[in-house]
Amino acid sequence: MRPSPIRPEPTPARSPVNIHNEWDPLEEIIVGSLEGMVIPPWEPGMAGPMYEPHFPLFKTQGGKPWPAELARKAEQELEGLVRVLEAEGVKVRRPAPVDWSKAFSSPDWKSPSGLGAANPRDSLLVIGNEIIETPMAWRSRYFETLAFKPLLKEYWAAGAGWVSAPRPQLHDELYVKDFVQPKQGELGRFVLTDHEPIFDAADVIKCGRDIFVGLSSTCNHAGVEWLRRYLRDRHGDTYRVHELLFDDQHPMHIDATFYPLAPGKLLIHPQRVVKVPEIFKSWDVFQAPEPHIPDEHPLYFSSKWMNLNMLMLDEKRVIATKGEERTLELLKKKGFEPIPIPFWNFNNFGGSFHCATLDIRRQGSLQSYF
Ligand code: DAV
Repeated sequence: MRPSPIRPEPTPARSPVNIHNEWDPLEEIIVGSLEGMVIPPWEPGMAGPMYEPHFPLFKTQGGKPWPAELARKAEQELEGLVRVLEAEGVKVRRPAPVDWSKAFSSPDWKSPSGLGAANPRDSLLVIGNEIIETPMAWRSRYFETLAFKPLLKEYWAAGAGWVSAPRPQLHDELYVKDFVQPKQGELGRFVLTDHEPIFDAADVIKCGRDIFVGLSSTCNHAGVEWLRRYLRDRHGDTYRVHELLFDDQHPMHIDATFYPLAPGKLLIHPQRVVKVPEIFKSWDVFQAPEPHIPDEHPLYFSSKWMNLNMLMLDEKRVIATKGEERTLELLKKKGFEPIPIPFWNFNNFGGSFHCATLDIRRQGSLQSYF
């Protein structure tokens, strides 16, 4: 990819980036791409969040392309999402192509390949008018934001904030050696140590001035503390960062576990959320129903609970998975207007609508909802 020159606005009028929550009316969004996505090579950080049946694939096929037919079906569904977003009046942006099959290294480690840009929610955290490149947990994802650099430069030139959290070293010391995954009810044990601040952007979910971060095998306490102090240094007492703990045996990202969908409406995973924070006491808190996704979907990176992972177009309209009838019914009962789109084939590649996208601009301003 050739670098393109940038011409920053000397005094930008209004940031093209504006995100305070998950539900204000959506104007612009990045949708990921499966182009060139490869099987990520095994590395120590995978022992926490990944599922054992897929370990041999990562250990033996890392750097190779995904089975073509599976990738083609997922790609079709992703293009279907783009069409629906555009038909709903949302401006859709896409990543630049990157050769993810190339090996790279730091002085301390080597990654035989990258992964891909299917899930822009993971590497970039948008808070207010600023985009933060996050210190991700996996070596194979170290250069993932390369796919978004042309967009990041464009948004910055037009007035958005753009910063990178401290680049992590990802030494062996960051990862618990011979990690054994926790059992149900065993909270707070992760593959990451607190060797340095680490979090993926998808470990964070926004609710105006309150920002919720789930500790996980891709987000350590030092990572939450870095975000808390960064926001305090930059914005004073504006934000409250809440650190949460869930009962999840493969903990990675908050957006299939704990999801404030609209003011006063919190969707939670029925088993993972053992305690809802006190501040939600006046909210309607409801559990996601069992997913319908058929077992033949290999779900290489996640659980089957992708039915929670939706995308709000505004406080009512929500993109949800076609075929997830119990979830669609629940959404209607709660006053939402679901727009069902097929996405089970995309789910194989790491997530659903929330993971596959990154909100860039919504109408609205910073509020407190508690
Ligand atoms: O299986 O609940 C979802 C990952 C979404 N980025 C899970 C993790």
